[in-house]
Amino acid sequence: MIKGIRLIAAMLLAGILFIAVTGLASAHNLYIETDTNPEIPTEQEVQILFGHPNAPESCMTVPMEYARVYKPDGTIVELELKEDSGYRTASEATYWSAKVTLDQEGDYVIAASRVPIYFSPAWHDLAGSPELTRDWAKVIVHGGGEEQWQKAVGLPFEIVPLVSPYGLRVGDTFRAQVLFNGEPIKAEYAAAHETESIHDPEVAQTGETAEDGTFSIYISKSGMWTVKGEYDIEEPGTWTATFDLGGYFKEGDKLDYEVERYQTMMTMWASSLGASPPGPQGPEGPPGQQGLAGPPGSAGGATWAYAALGVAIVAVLLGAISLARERG
Ligand SMILES: [Cu+2]
Repeated sequence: MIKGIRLIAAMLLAGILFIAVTGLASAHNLYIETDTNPEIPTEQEVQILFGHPNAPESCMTVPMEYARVYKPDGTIVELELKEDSGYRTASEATYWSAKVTLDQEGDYVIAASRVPIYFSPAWHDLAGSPELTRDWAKVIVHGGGEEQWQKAVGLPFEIVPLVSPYGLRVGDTFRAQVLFNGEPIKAEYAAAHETESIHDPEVAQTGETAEDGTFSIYISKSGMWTVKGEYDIEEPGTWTATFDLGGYFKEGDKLDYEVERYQTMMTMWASSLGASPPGPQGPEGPPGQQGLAGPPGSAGGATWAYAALGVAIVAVLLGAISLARERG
């Protein structure tokens, strides 16, 4: 009996530590944060993150394919990435940062892509086929002048807005279309406010797009929103690892997968009614409007983390008690 409890406690603890350490890397998303309504000309910081804003401790740097800015006049500038740490409340979180020069009037698209990565659900004792995951991210920055937010920049998998992504206010409906190699495609979509988990069907807005790739998101809160498109192709293949990933694979390993998973994410900010969009480092909207945004700190990820911590503590206590009893 006591041995049983101790075993269960140990397994629980191991499971929690495992998830905390590995962060279920495949379920993470690549996304970009920056000020989307700057005064031009300026040089500003761009953060390229892999993880989730509602669980900042989940963010980690992963090998990148590129990060670039598409300027209003059509020129493309590659960004120089630097590893940084400390994101939101998490000092341990790492991410890529870059400086971007905004010296023209008009709309900029900052986009990034990470190196494809193999993922096996079996690593986490989950059901499902091994997959090769590819991610793109983009953010549209409005530098005054002519609006060009509706223009696709040609990412292999891209979300293209159908309404302005930088003038959003609480109560608006954001509409967009997903393009796969430039063509509209029926895909899955999901969207979540920065305080909410995009994986949690209770709070995230999820579904299938229409045949032409269009979908709508209701903007219920002010602040940052991530909007994701996801598309699976059932096509087995073999991936030769281009880097080491912890204990999972080493550079040069040949890994067979069943599915190619494409993910693309766009970040945008909504302001409270009557306020100008704050941007990531900008001021909050007027306090009188915050009621619309729901209670602060109702973060699904944080709640989950506290629950996990609670279970971990109980597991440790149970383990200690059973060990003490056995010895006594
Ligand atoms: Cu994740």
